[in-house]
Amino acid sequence: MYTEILNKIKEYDDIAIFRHQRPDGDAMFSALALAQFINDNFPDKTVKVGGEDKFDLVSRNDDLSLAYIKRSLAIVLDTSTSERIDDERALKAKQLIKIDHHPINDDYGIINLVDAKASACSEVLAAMFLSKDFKGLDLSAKVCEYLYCGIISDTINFRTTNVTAETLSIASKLVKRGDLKIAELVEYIMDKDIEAYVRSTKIRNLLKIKSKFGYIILKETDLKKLNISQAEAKTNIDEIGKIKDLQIWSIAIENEGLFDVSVRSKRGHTINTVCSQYGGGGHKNAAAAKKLSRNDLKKMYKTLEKMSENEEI
Ligand SMILES: [Mn+2]
Repeated sequence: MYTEILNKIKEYDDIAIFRHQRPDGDAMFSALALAQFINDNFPDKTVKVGGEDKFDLVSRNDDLSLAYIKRSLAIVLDTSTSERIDDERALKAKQLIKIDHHPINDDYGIINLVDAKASACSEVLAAMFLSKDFKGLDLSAKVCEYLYCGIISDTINFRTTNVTAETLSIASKLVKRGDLKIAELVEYIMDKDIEAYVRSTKIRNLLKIKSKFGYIILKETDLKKLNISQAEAKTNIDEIGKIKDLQIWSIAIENEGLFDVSVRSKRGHTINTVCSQYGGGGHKNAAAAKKLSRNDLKKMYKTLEKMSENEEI
């Protein structure tokens, strides 16, 4: 499959890279890495990174005309379903390739490189760039850095349950190839400024615990009061994950009267099945569902509370 992807990249003069709505570090750094990789190796091609939503730390939102998209090869990163692409015009591309790590069967590309065992989309890309099929192509320090940043963003610096020996092996190769400064990159990705820290503290104070389930519900009025974006609010789920006593934890954020819910769990609790009952999905220990009514949210949280009481399997 790697060779097929490489051949497609070689075939097209114009390439459009997309990622999911409300991008996170994995989505944005994967897009930057792929764009850089193509630029480094095929300087005559035009590469644009699409998407309107911004990522706080670093963002790239190129202007893409419909005409450009229509003659392009689109490569969509870190996006499980076509509805989640941050620019629905991506589906109008001449051909489309999906590269992802979410365990969802929505093969919306002509080529679908999906590795559900990978910790991050950046890991999937790195495995491809490091493969023998890509031998002879340049893997620049900048590309290594972007991919490493993508991996540590999605794994919270290698903390999540989907980190494997393969993740570490790939990360190690990226560090060597790019001569990366590990501590500096961790600081760059993980550290908050003082204002964000203060907002985070206020959010943490809204934590409620029932049994071994912890949750924070942020209403629209809360977001306004705290002057915090939904995207930033969502990242606070990692803060709750540091509590030893909790087995399952969640943040629900109100958006036009409905709730977008992120859920995380310790190893033994499979929570994507619960999210999928509400039209969502994701990984075993990290999943989400969107646009829940207040009632559905209550029901979902009751289920999670009950699950959290069970011993880890
Ligand atoms: Mn990801």
